[in-house]
Amino acid sequence: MQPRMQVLQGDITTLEVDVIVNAANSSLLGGGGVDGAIHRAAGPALLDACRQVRQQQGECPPGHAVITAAGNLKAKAVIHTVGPVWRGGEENEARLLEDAYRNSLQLAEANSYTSIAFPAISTGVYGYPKAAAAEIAVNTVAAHLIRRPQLQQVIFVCFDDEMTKLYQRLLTQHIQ
Ligand code: AR6
Repeated sequence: MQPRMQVLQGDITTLEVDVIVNAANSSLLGGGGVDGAIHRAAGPALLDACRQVRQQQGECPPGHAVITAAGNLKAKAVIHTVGPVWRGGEENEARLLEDAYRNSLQLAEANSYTSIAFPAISTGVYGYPKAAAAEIAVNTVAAHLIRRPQLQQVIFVCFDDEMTKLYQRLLTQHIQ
């Protein structure tokens, strides 16, 4: 049986999973990094969908998540979550990063999806230390999956070698 948590190095926009998670900002209106890549690959329909969510719900605060259709992506939906900006570690960053992962997983389950791919939220422009962020990602997802059979596959998508190795090491410590 495949482990439910997996690591993959590459571009998250190419994955054929039910849900791709976007490391967005509170405006939900696009940006650089993985956010820019997802919007480019999905096409203008994604921005339209984000604008609609914004009109209905306002901005998306750090730790929260919203779901939209996925435009031209192979995924069925995009969950946009906002990670914390790293400000030294005393500003509730760890808690907000956990919330971003947990709320994304809950939203995927609430929409009956079974596979989801995460980028390493907050580890780019937002400056969260990579090792600490990877540990939070894996521990939060692992804790969430216990006794929840619906999500069959959670893929951590890494862009660079360093991040990939960090996740690989962490996943070997988890019996799935
Ligand atoms: N596939 C997978 N991972 C990627 C990709 C990709 N195509 N592109 C970048 N990464 P970042 P943040 C990795 O900066 O730190 C945006 O402007 C990257 O190497 O995208 O949460 C938003 O609009 C890094 O490890 O997100 C916000 O303003 C990780 O994705 C702000 O950046 C996250 O880097 C959010 O900052």
